[in-house]
Amino acid sequence: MPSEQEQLRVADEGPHERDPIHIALSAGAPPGEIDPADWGGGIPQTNGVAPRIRLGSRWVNLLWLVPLSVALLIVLVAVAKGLRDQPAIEAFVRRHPGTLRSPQRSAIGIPAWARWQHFFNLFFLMFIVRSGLQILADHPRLYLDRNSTPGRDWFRFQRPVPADRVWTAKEDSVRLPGWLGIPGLRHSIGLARWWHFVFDLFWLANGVVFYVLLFDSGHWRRLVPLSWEVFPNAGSVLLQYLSLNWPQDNGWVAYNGLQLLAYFVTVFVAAPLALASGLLQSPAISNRVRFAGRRLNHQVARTIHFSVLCWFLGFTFMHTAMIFTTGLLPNLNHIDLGRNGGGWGGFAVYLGWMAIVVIAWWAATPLTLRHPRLVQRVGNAITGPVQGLFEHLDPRPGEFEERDIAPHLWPNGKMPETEQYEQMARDEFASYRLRVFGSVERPCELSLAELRALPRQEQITAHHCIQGWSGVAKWAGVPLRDLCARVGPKPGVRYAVFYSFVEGPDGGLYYDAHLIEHMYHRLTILAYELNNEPLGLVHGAPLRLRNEVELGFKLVKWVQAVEFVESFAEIGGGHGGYNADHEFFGYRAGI
Ligand SMILES: Nc1nc2c(c(=O)[nH]1)N[C@H]1C(S)=C(S)[C@@H](COP(=O)(O)O)O[C@H]1N2
Ligand SMILES: [Mo]
Repeated sequence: MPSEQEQLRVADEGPHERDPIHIALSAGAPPGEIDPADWGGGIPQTNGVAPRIRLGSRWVNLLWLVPLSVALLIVLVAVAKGLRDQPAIEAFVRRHPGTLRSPQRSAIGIPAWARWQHFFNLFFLMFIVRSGLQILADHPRLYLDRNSTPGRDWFRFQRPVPADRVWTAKEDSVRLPGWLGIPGLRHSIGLARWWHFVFDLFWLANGVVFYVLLFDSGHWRRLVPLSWEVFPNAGSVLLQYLSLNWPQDNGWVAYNGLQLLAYFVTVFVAAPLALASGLLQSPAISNRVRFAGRRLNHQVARTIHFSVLCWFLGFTFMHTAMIFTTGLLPNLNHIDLGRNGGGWGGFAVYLGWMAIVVIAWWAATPLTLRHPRLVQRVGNAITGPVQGLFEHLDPRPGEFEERDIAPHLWPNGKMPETEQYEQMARDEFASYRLRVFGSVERPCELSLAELRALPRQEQITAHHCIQGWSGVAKWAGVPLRDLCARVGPKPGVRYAVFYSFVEGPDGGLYYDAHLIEHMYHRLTILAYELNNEPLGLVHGAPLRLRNEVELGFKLVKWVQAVEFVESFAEIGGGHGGYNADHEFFGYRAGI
């Protein structure tokens, strides 16, 4: 059903006729605020469960970690206290008091650039972490197996996958409180990603400047352990902390061994890993880099990405706790004023900075819900070109073998549960026609038999859903390049738009626009077979797109037509696809 707006728009256009398929689209989310009750086709705002991990066949609730770590800490303190009564241990502590030889004079103190960057880092990370959790909540499970097989997850904050019905990945998503996730709503990954990627870019830029200035200024000597002595010193510091008999530190001059290791890992291990494990979740990159597609597959990358998150959270917690407990005022004077000494000045600056953080924290979710289109536009302007870079990678290495095929592919989308579809399916789609039209020399309509008579291509490739799951399957179908040869796209054509005959969750046909270049990739096909069987209802019968550079949401199922166009501005809501119109996704989402 075309929406009211859509009908008005059609009426406005006056005499020139619109294609019926365009009329069957919808204009997308109405301008203005998001109504949580209508969001995502009115999916109820389901909560997850307490996070748990799988040990063998048992799932253990991670809330047990709270009492366990308190108990462990008590035991460790008792042990450390006992150890420090040993003369040999005290001799060790005297030999390795904690802080190594002071670095060169040039590396003493905290320069202004480091102070600013430290603040920006915190500010950007806040958005990255919150939107990252929102993205995680869109598929609240982690695996080490590329095939994201239900039951083989090692971590989840969702119930087990129901086995007695089709359970879509969208149904599996859970909400988060709006103060935690951005913007909290169930399946709001499209919006969360804008926050995540925009602040990723800012954070990366901040990081690059930091690396340059760090090495240029000589201050890297404060963060890079230059002798093996760092390990006994770190052990000694740990022991001193645990025995509640703390070392004398002077962070103004040099960090102690434990600090040095923690900072080094954060700056030179965790941060680069965050970037690499983020990038490896891109279908194009995963396909391009063969070892990545195999060993460091999407799910391993996602698990590493999550582990880095845990490191950053743990680090931030410990770091803050240490700042507060090892001399709050001098510590804050170091990092906020670049001054060594007492006084409340640093504390005042700290309060000011925290006020900015708190206000931004508080504003992010309401701003997103009130101005989702703005978030999408700004996000697209800032990150679209960067994400677009991945569109030019060659997906060709990304093929797998029979033994890699997933036992289960998560389904997604609203199923075609109409009488008309069932009738068509019963007749083995004898009445089905694929319509190819638009800016082409020879528009045509092809029956399934005619499509099967065209060159047939088989490929075993990995599907990467934006929500975070992946799975390998064997597809067979018509290469798009052969279809293009048959219809002849005119010069100037920039996109091929794929239309489903099935509606999306908010009504209006599901569709998506693809770069014309991708139609000539060797692995872009309209598939009519999945794992040696005719494609079934759930996965898109009779025809679904495979474009191995792109994320799953762009791979339209139940395809009824392909249109070649110069621009998609007049199609649907004009954003390049159903999810871009309705759920504020980016039409170019390389990752
Ligand atoms: N017509 C239509 N096609 C669609 C969707 C949809 O909702 N409607 N969902 C997309 C999404 S988000 C994904 S991940 C894949 C899922 O493909 P599968 O169900 O075959 O695994 O289909 C894509 N194609
Ligand atoms: Mo998806």
